[in-house]
Amino acid sequence: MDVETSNPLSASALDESCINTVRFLAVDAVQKANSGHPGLPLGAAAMAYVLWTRFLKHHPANPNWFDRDRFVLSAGHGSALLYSLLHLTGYAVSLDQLKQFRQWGSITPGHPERGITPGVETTTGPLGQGFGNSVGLAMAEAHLAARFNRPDFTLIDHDTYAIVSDGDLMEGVASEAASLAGHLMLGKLICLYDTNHVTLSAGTAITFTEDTARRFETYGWHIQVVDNGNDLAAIERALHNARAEARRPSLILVHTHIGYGSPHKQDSFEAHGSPLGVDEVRLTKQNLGWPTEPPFYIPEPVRSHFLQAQQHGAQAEIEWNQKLIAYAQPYPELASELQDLMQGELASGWDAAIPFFPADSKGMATRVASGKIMNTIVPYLPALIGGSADLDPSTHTALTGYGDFEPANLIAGSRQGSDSGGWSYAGRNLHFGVREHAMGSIINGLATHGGMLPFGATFLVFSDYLRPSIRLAALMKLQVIYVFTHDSIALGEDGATHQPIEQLASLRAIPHLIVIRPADANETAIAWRVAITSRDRPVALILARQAVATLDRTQYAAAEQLRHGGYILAEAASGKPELILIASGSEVALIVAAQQVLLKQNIQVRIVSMPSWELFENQTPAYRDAVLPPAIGARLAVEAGVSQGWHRYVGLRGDVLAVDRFGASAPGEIVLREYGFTVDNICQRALALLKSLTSSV
Ligand SMILES: Cc1ncc(C[n+]2csc(CCOP(=O)(O)OP(=O)(O)O)c2C)c(N)n1
Repeated sequence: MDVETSNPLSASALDESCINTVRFLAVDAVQKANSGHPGLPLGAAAMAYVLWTRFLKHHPANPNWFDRDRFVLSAGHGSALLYSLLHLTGYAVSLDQLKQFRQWGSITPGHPERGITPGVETTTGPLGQGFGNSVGLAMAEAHLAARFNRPDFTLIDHDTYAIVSDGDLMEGVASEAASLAGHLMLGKLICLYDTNHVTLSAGTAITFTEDTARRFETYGWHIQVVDNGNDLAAIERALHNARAEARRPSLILVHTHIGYGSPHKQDSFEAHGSPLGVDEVRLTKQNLGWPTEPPFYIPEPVRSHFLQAQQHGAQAEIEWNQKLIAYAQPYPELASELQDLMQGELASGWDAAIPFFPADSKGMATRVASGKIMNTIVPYLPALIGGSADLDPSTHTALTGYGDFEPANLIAGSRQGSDSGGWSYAGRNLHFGVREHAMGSIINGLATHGGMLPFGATFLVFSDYLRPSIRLAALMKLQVIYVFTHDSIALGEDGATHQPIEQLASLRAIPHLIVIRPADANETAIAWRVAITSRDRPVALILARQAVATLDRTQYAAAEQLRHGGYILAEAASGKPELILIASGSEVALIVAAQQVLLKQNIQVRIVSMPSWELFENQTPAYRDAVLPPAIGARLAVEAGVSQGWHRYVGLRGDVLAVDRFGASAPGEIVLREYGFTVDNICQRALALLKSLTSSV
């Protein structure tokens, strides 16, 4: 017998019971933890219920099934709502885990975290990020569908749903991402906007009185309004309409009440972020006709109703797997490419075509070398996709001939800015426009989708604009690659506003992010190898605008050693160094020259290239001591950024030639000279250091 027909409750009573179960699992979890946000789950439970039981294509036993719909709770503070849904629909989130909400060692952290809880697609909590991620998820689907679907065969076909809140849509990143999503006509992106007119500290009347519907309409979104957030039929109709809308992303404004049902806290910011309190929980349950005891109550019919997701999900996945087999008949090559993408394995020999750059004193900017490298590896990396925030000609990140991600037929006539290969969702060049923050959030979404190896590019100074997304990429252990060019005061005439100073240090401060600032073209090639093979962490490549000499690797150590983060580029002539010069990126060329000059004065200098602190810290203490022997106290680090952190490597008695003030507008060589980045000055500082150490002995 069908579970549904054996259900003793009428459909509407069952619906209500299911929604109340979701509401009060969340409320009880928050109350037990004595911490959390009950207001959103109480108000948004109905829309979540309709979405999760009538639309969402997912398989709780296999949360990673490739063609599942993606769901993002962008308002991550409502995590108890998501955990309740995951538990009820049969994910590996036990009732006990709900009872352990926000506790040490539980899989139900305060805000949803990818990798900790099965079924959580992306880490949310910093408002607006989840919304940006959902745009990336929808772009991933559109891209894969364009690449793999054929007129007679639809294989990739899933929707991206998000629940977003007032706070999400106030954040700037949401505006950037929404503007791009509308332009890109991402018809399979559907956002339910929990419009409750209340935020953490107040009603929206004091901060947020714009006409959000019209705002999104002008972005090119399809807009619907549901007047009553508990009207299941209206929510269902709106979701059907949204699914039928192929060419515009959908925003469904659902009018709800924060803390719905709470006699004293509904519609008040007091329901937002504190437990209701034992008495108010009881009153709210009574008010909504729910048993006050036991807590975490799940009626049997409710349990079986939600658990149908398991059966439906299993069936959907089986059907899709059969489709995949059938697809391989007419399209064997595409099927095998898709398998590769889904498995995320790198093809052997993917890096074989990366050139070795011959020694050249005139050299090449590392950004230019990077562009060449990217274009040699892209044929072997079907997942590589990305772009810049309107800086392709400067960042050298175009994948030439790999098409531009745009809706086909969008603009009649000529279009500037093509990386060639055609305008369609199959394009691998993403054009983010001047939207760095959305870029960061979107590439996180691409990475969480699976089957994508995304990169994003801009000037290093503007890494600040996407820093919140970089932090989340690191927290989520996503493989995302940042190409940050114009990496120092040496960029010159654009001046202080464009010259990064503290950005290197601030990126190095982010746990789990690898920052690499290669010295020349061959180090850049190894840096790309590290980035592509670092499967569980983001990597930031920090590249110079200006040409840097390509070192003669027959005289100097192999660039391969970049993998160690820091390495002896050249030993002192005598083999007995009295001084160590350390540098990263374009400043390595300066210490190379300084070593020669100092040798003429009989100073024995070891030079160390230090492109990545994080990689260096991964080495054994013995290796690190071999590169920077504790016995040699005379150490000078040279880097065109703030000195912060360098004393870790030069010691308290060492010296750092750095930039601890803002830059200046002038030709790059002049700025460098005025800031002391000359071979002469390095030699003087080195001699002074040696002198001060000898005199202090
Ligand atoms: C970027 C960011 N800033 C601030 C916060 C702190 N915060 C958490 S929820 C919230 C208010 C959210 O209001 P709304 O989005 O309307 O959610 P609701 O009150 O409906 O639950 C704030 C300011 C945050 N999580 N992220």
